[in-house]
Amino acid sequence: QPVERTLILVKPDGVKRQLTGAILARVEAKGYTLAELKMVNADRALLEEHYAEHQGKPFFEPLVEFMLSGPVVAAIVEGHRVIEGFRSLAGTTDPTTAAPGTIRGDFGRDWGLKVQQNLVHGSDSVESAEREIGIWFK
Ligand code: DAT
Ligand code: MG
Repeated sequence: QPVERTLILVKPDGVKRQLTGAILARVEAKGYTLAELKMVNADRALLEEHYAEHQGKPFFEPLVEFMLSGPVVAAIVEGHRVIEGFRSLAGTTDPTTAAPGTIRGDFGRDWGLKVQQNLVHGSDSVESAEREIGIWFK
């Protein structure tokens, strides 16, 4: 079976809170491989492409603004079933209720109705992983 790849982002809240190392340590501890890693100041065009599936939703603009608020760390991570595996490691979208033991569950919280401040992004399918890797690692 070919090794799967996913696109992981440490979002601006994770970088600002100095959790990049702790987050990447969990990815590596799970046994996944960091294949590429960089810090990026994303521009609006890149973020609108990344979050294209959410255009038109009420949280789209605040989400893009939040992602513009500081640098993000982008990684290509490899491993067997890493797409599912990282989503499981990250926890559910809302950090308030994400399970303890997950990245969002352990480090995240609701800082005043800001679900977007949930520390990490991980691709949700093979197709979105390849699409997102193409956006962040041109
Ligand atoms: P995920 O990041 O868990 O894949 P998603 O793809 O549905 O979640 O949404 C992308 C991001 O948008 C998510 O990380 C946080 C934000 N978001 C999603 N649903 C939201 C909502 N109902 N209110 C505010 N922000 C939301
Ligand atoms: Mg998503």
